[in-house]
Amino acid sequence: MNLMDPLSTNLDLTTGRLEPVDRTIYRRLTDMRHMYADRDAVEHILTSEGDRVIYEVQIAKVPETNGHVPHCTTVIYPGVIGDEFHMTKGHFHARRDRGEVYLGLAGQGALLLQTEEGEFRIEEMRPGIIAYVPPLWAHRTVNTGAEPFVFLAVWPGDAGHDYGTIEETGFVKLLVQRDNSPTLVDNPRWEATGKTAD
Ligand code: M6P
Ligand code: ZN
Repeated sequence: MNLMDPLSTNLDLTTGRLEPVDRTIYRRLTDMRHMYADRDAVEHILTSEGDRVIYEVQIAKVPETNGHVPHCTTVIYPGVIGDEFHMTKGHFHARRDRGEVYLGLAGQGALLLQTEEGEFRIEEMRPGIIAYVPPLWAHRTVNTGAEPFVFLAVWPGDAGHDYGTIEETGFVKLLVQRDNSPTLVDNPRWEATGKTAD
């Protein structure tokens, strides 16, 4: 491993801005158009309003390699696609035995987790909550509020991101807006896989 100088990064606790930053990833609706359940709503938004930014990720200047401890902030902008809240793509770690730590900084949201066998959990996230993603759990975050939902993430450098299975079937449940409150409903695409969580 190459010797690296110690690094301090300035974090704006309200906006999630990092300085210095290695890179910023913008995820737009077209980057995840097949991940939202309501395909008609996706196409309607793209036609009427354009390609909105759903979330952005600012990554600190730390290598994503074995032994390092990369960290980043994510800002999920408020909104819905149909009745499904704005969310991240979600991923397993390529190395399944790697965990991750999230710290809520601003706004309110939820962390959806599930195993390859289809066991599903949801954890509330808000400022001051540390949410732990244990090894083997895929993870997706959702903005359930009216303000940007901001959180810090810290993970092992050799974890890697595996989007494959989540991109195909999504999570077991969808988090949707019903009567002004976040509600979990079954994901029809997951049902279609015939997997069960027993
Ligand atoms: C968190 C971390 C990052 C991840 C980001 C966006 O900040 O888990 O590693 O990239 O969320 O999530 P995704 O990669 O699933 O779009
Ligand atoms: Zn992760």
